[in-house]
Amino acid sequence: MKRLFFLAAIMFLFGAGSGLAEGNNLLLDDFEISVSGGPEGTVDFGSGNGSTVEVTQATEIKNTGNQSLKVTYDAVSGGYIYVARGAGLDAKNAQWTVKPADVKWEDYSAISFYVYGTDSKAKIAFDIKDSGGEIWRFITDDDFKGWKKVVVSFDKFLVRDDWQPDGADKNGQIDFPIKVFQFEPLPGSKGTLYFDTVELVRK
Ligand SMILES: [Ca+2]
Ligand SMILES: [Ca+2]
Repeated sequence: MKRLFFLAAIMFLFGAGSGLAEGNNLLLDDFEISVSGGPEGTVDFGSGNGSTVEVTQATEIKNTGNQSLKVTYDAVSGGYIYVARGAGLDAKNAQWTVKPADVKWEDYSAISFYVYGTDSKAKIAFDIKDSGGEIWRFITDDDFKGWKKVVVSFDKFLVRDDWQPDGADKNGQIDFPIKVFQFEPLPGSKGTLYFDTVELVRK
């Protein structure tokens, strides 16, 4: 009995220690979902002006968990695509693993995600929407093959000057909590991309 208690105490200490360890990132989204679109959807996605997009879950190619988000698209000149997850979207069931308001944003300096590239030379926008409804953008290139971790410091996002939603505060600062992230393969490319493991990076 005494020995069991000792073991339990050691396990408790070990557990508490690893929980307090510095450098822990916070998982926002692992895409372990049954993908659907529309008002009841788990992903807010769509396209317009001639571009097309299909979004499904993939099990054959994934980074963490059992699935990734598979995006098959054709992005034409003048068209647009959006593939978004987060709070307050038209798709009611697109929430992250954590609620934006529950995150201690001051503890984090960056957001990261994994993308599976095919060296297609596509440009991929990664946008965030702040609590004032303002959209911020970072652009990365599909110039590699396989999984790659993309880390974006909050100060590397640029405010979108081509479009902002109605009601955006347009104050030129990122207001926390961030509520949404979205992927957009930019015009002039087509193919398939996979995304997985969106995290906040601890300071
Ligand atoms: Ca996953
Ligand atoms: Ca703002």
